[in-house]
Amino acid sequence: MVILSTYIVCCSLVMVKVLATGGLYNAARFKPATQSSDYDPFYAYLGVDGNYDPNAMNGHCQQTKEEPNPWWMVDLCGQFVIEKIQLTNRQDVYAGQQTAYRLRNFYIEIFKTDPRHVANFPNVTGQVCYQQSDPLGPDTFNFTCPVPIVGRYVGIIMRNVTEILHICELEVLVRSFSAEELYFNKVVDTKLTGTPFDTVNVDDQMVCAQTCLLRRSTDFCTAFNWVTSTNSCQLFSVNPFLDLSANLISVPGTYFNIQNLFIGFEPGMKEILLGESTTNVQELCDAPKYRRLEILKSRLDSSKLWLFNRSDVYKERRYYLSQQEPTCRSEEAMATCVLYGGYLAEIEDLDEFNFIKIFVQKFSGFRLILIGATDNAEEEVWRYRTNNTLVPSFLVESRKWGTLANCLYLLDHIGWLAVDDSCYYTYPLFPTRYLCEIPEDDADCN
Ligand SMILES: *[C@@H]1O[C@H](CO)[C@@H](O)[C@H](O)[C@H]1NC(C)=O
Ligand SMILES: *[C@@H]1O[C@H](CO)[C@@H](O)[C@H](O)[C@H]1NC(C)=O
Ligand SMILES: *[C@@H]1O[C@H](CO)[C@@H](O)[C@H](O)[C@H]1NC(C)=O
Ligand SMILES: *[C@@H]1O[C@H](CO)[C@@H](O)[C@H](O)[C@H]1NC(C)=O
Ligand SMILES: *[C@@H]1O[C@H](CO)[C@@H](O)[C@H](O)[C@H]1NC(C)=O
Ligand SMILES: [Ca+2]
Repeated sequence: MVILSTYIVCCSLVMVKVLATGGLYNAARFKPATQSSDYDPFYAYLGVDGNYDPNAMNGHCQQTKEEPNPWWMVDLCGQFVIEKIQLTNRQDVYAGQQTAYRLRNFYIEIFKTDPRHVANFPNVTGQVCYQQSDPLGPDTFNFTCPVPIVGRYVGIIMRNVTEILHICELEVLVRSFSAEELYFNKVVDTKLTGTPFDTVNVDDQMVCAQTCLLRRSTDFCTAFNWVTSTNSCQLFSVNPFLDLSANLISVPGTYFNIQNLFIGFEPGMKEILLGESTTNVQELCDAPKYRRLEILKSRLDSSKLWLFNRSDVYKERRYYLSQQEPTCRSEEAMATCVLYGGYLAEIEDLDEFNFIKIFVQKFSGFRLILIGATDNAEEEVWRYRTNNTLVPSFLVESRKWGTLANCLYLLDHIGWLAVDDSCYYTYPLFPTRYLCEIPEDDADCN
C-alpha cells in the first residue's frame, strides 16, 4: 500500500490518500452493512465484524427475518477491484437441520452506486460475481468472480425464495489500485483503553496515522492513540461503527484517532448504526461530504466577519455586534444569530454584563443594542427567548412602554442597562445594533 498524501483537512480531521498495491486483501471488515430486515440482535454488521464463529448462537452472524428475497449488503466506502468473495456460512443445527442449507438461489452482486436508490430495488441486478441455486453447505467458501469487478456495494440476495438469510462472515477480497480517501477523526486529550495490537515509536502523529494505514489490510488497524510525551503510537483494530465511548477515558496529552466515517461519538449513535438496517448508514462513508462541510464552515466564518464585530472569548463564547441596524423584525436578528450557531445575547450576571459593556464601548454610531429577552407573555417580566428563564433584575431599567414594547435593548446613556422597546421598528434618533452570543467551536488545532 502506498500513501499518496496526508494532510489535515481541519483541526479535528486528518485525511489520507492511499493507493493499495500488492496482493488480495479483505476490504469489507468493519465497513457499514445493511440488510432487508433485522432479526434482532443479529444485525447486519455481524457479517463483517471480523469474527468467523459459524455458530450463530455465539452472536457473530447476521440474520434477516423470514421474508421474500432477503438480502444483506456491505458498503466498502470506495471503489475496489473485487476478485473473490469468501463466505462463511452458518454451521450450527436447528431442529435437527443444518441451518446452512437455507442459503440457496442466491446471487452475490456488486454495484458501483447504492442500488437501494433504484426504483425496483431489490429486484435490480448488479454485476454478478457468483450465483448458485443449490443450497450451500456448512463451510467457508471462496467464490472467484468470472472477471475482476469494480464496485463499492457488495450484496447477497436470495431470489424467488421466502427464507431467512444469514451469513457469519463475508470477506471481499480486492486487488491493488483501489484508491481510497480515508479520514481519521481526532479526539483531543482522550485515550482508548484496552490492549493495542502493537505500539511503535514514531516522530509525530501523522506518521502514526500512516503506520496505522499501512497495517490496515494486514492487521485491520483502524484506530490509534498518539501519546505526545513519549511519542508512542498505539495501534488498535476496532470497529469504527461501534460506540466506543465506554472505552474512552480522558488523558491530557493523548490524542485518540479513529479511522472514521462519522464525526464523534454521539449518544445514540450505536443504536442508529446497529439497530436500523435500512437507514443510509453507508452515506457516512461519503468522505467528500466532509470537505463540503469544511467549505460551508469557512463560508459561514467569513460571512460572520462581514456582518459583525467580534469580541474576545468570554467563558467559551464570543459576542458579535452587528455592523448594521437589525432589520425591522427582531426575529430576523435572532435568526441570524442562530444561523451562526448562537442566539441574541443573554446576559446572566454582572461579570458578563461588564464584559459586554467594555466590548460594545469600543464602537460608536449607535445608541441601542437588541439582546435576547422578551416580556411578551407577562408585561415587565423579562425572560430569555431561548429558554424562558428570568433575566436578572439588575439589568433592566423599568420603562413602561407596555405591550407595544416587548423587546429588550441595552441603552447608551444609562450605562448600557436594558430598557424595553419595540421589536419591529428602529428610530433614526436611536441607531440600533444587535448582539449575538455564539459559543466557540470546540475545534482544537493542535
Ligand atoms: C420484485 O419481484 C417480485 C417477484 O417477481 C415482485 O413480487 C415484487 O413486487 C417486486 N418488487 C419490486 C419492488 O419491484
Ligand atoms: C480464499 O482465498 C483467500 C485469498 O486467496 C485465501 O487466503 C483463503 O484462505 C481462501 N479461503 C478458503 C476457505 O479457501
Ligand atoms: C423467479 O421466478 C420468476 C417467475 O416464476 C421467473 O420468471 C424468474 O426467472 C425467477 N428468477 C430467478 C432469479 O430465479
Ligand atoms: C468592525 O468590522 C469591520 C468589518 O470587518 C472592520 O472594518 C472594522 O475595523 C471593525 N471595527 C473594529 C473597531 O474592530
Ligand atoms: C437559560 O439561559 C440562561 C442564559 O443563556 C442560562 O444562564 C440559564 O442557565 C438557562 N436556564 C436553563 C434552565 O437552561
Ligand atoms: Ca461475523
